Amino acid sequence: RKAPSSENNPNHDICSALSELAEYEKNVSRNIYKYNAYRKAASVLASHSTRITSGDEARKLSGIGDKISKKIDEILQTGKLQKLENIHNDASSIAINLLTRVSGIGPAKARQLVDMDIKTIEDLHKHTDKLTHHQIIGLKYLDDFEKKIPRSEIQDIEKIIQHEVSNLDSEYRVTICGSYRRGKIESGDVDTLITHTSYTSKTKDKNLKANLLKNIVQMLEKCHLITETISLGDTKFMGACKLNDDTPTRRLDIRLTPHDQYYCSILYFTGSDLFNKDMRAHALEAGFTLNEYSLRPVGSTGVPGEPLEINSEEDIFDFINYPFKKPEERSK
Ligand code: DCP
Ligand code: MG
Ligand code: MN
Repeated sequence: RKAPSSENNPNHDICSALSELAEYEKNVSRNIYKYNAYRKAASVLASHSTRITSGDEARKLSGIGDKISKKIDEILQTGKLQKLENIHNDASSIAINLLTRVSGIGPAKARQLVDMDIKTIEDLHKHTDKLTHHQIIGLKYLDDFEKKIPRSEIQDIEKIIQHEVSNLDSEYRVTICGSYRRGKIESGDVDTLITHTSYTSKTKDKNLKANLLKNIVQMLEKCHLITETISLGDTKFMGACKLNDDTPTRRLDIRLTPHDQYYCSILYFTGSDLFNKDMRAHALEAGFTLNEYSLRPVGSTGVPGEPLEINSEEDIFDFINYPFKKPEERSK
């Protein structure tokens, strides 16, 4: 995962150190609390417009506490971080970080493999019997899946999906979400959200539910956009697509969502994940519970009520009294 820092960020070095520590906490220590703390700190610093000159100065920013500000002091005073130096020299940390680059290999699986002395990509190729279908695909396209997708390529993929889907049935609605919808110039994958006007959370028709997504996947295979399926359920497809001979194979996610849950799903699937976290926390403070399906008031008993009727993303922000943010403003 990329560091939330760019070339013109005056605190670039600190951000990448914190992002690397975040990865270490996620993959090696498996401490999600610390992972989120480091990511939050890195993202706060990435949008700070001036060079931080001391840990004390950093501590004044929200999301940066005592421990992280001490690390910032160490970087500023010595030009490096001993903790990171140690991680860079630790063989099992190196191996775990390497293996988790494969799509489908998470921190726990990576640890298991390393404990079996499977530590390199070469080792993985020799032990595909220990890998799931997802992990085998991840290994096959390791290089391709790490390449960022230019916005223009996603625009072309979007056109094909829109075209094929509308040929199938004009009552489908398609929205490409994720970092693409947030306006990023490049993305890690293609996050596609689909609904159909006759499919709601009350739909009982099992056949309709079972085929709405499968028909789309079949169509996109037929036109050679989809090249691999990692998994396919009634509401979720994970796989890969390839636009043409000159483009790499790309990760493609498709989700089918009931029409009445479309806006909560769009909001969720647009992210970023940190933005979702903040917004959900705000919703709870305002007395609501928000997830990818619905927004529900939480009564004094703590039991969530019926889902509120939502007809736009703005509705969700309005209900919880949160200032509306355009997708482009949700990348923090
Ligand atoms: N999401 C989330 N929490 C997670 C994972 C995902 O809220 N743990 C939501 C927000 C993300 C969206 O799903 O924006 C899509 O997930 P991706 O992993 O594809 O992330 P992005 O599209 O934001 O970034 P990338 O360009 O790396 O794909
Ligand atoms: Mg994405
Ligand atoms: Mn995705």
